[in-house]
Amino acid sequence: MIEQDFIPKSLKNTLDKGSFTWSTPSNIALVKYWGKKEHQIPENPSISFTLDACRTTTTLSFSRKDFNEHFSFEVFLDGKQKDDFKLKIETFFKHIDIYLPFLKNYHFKIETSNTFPHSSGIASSASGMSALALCLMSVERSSNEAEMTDEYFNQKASFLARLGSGSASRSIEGDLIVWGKHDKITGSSDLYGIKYPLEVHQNFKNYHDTILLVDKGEKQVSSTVGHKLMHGHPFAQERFTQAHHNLSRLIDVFKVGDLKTFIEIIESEALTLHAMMMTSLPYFVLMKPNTLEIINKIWSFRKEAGLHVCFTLDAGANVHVLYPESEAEKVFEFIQNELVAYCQNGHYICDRIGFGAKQL
Ligand code: 2P0
Repeated sequence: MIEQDFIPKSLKNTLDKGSFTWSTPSNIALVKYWGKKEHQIPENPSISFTLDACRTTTTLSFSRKDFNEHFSFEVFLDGKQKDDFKLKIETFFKHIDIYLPFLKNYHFKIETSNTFPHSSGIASSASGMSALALCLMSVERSSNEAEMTDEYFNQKASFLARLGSGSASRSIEGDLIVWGKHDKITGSSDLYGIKYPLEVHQNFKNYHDTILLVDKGEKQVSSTVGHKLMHGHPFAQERFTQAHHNLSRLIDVFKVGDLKTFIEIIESEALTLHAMMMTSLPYFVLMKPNTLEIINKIWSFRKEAGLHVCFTLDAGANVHVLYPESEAEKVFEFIQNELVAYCQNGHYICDRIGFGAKQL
């Protein structure tokens, strides 16, 4: 598929009004996306676990209006008008207008809510943008139903979501999603996420992710700025090559169920992501003292208990603690006894690998 394939040839029977609701999950990258080219093309492929509990639910209501040059929409978060989201959505609409030529024919009401607490430091852009993209795809499909396959629907939803926020392209399906072209993964694309098509060992089914909320404050540096700082970064090319290599290594890890190598790759990816931030110009640090306390506790516990618990980090101070289903009881006891003390107000979220978006 190329960009032009997502421009509809004709839209028949467009509805006068209606509404669609989608619930979509967040995701956590195992190999990280950090650095992009124009039009949200990633500098390297990434792979993520789709989450289950951390979700956004969005209802998009639409009613026909006279066509003019402006987008017409209002946005509500948890029932309250949210004008500070408007700029991001206006920009999103501008980027996707060519692929959804009906946008200027409607007034939209976007009502959204998250299962995770507002400003918990969990990025809502992945689940938020994917939910909106899916609602818009439902509008397109309603006028074109007979001709649209589920495969095309999901691919285009991911393609549109990507134009809103890169990581959102990985929040349409589950349970393991690859976004970005990789030599050894057939069908992988810079334009949209795909379900990981190769063999995955039972060890990686039902994987757990307990998210420790270390710092719920606003980040000092946004991801969008962080991505830009990879332009001219002294280690950028090495990093992009490393991401390809780590994804190649994961193919074998997933196939044989090698938890030890999985841990090595995943923790190295997390620390490399933050190393890129610390070696940007200007440099910045998103980890907090408690992030490091938790990492050190995980390392000691893993050594003592011989269990396969590891961590990954997003672009923030929170820690995602990853562990297999077979060790869940013992690891969760450790988390409660030793790690929750480092969370802000003792807050954490029990999540696990999930299977993607649902229409409600
Ligand atoms: C990821 N992150 O792979 C990486 C790792 C955060 C750390 O993608 O500018 O919100 O909207 O494309 O997707 C966060 O960046 O950035 C991100 P934009 P996005 O999940």
